[in-house]
Amino acid sequence: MGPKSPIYDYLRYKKKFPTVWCPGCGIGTIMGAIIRAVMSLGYDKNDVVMVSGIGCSSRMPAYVDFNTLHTTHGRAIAFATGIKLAKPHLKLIVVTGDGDGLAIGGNHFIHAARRNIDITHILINNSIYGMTGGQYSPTTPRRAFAYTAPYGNIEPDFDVVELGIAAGASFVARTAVYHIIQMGKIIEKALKHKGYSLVDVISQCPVLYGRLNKMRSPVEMLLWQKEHTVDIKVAAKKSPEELEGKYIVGIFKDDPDMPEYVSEYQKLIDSLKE
Ligand SMILES: Cc1ncc(C[n+]2csc(CCOP(=O)(O)OP(=O)(O)O)c2C)c(N)n1
Repeated sequence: MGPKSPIYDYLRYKKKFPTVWCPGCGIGTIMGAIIRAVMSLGYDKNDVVMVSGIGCSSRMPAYVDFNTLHTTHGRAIAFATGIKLAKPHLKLIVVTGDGDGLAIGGNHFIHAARRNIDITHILINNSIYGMTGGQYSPTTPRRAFAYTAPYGNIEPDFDVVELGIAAGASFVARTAVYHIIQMGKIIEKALKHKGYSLVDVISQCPVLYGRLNKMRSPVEMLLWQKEHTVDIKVAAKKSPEELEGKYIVGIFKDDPDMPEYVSEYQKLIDSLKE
């Protein structure tokens, strides 16, 4: 794929490349999937806003040629909420890491999900704080190793999907970088969905997570994703024992009828004018 491919129209290729991401990192693959989803839905790139916090994943808005906002750690959803309320016609995509979205930004996440505001949240879940050097995060599996858990992590991890559903998000899905085709389809559906759409994308950080956890190469990490994910339809026929240690991928919730926050807000304003 050379610079003539249409994807380059959506990248700040000349100004910002090369990216900061390490070789074998999953974030670039996810960026490609988001751009292709936007292209196939035919959105005008001027109507798309990508908002991020701080972290490796949060560097994505530097490279994409949408309207972009690179904000403070954990606060992407708060900025995105403001933009969506001020300009409801814009399509808001929030990109966070697992630390950014679930630790410091966890409060914003659950409340945005509860309000069901029309934002698509792509949670790039590499099970680690990448940018700051490999501290364990809310999604680091129990007993996995991190630079701040040299004897193994003793904390249980969040199930992002269960958390999103419990908080009230109206579209909740999980996919993985390995499942690139599925990832593209899910992101497309999430973008089309009106309401808070959460996509938990299992990604690989070979440099900080993989090499401490017996996966020394990006290929080993991708094979791990292949072996540890089960499609939601297949999972329905399996026992809890068979699913132990596996991550179910697919769409868990897709409810178009839940009241969406910006529309509700507008209805309230209109009713007060009468
Ligand atoms: C208020 C604040 N606290 C802490 C930091 C330091 N910090 C920068 S990035 C980061 C974690 C990034 O991890 P994650 O969100 O999982 O994203 P990744 O880098 O793995 O993509 C932290 C703690 C910061 N920049 N600002």
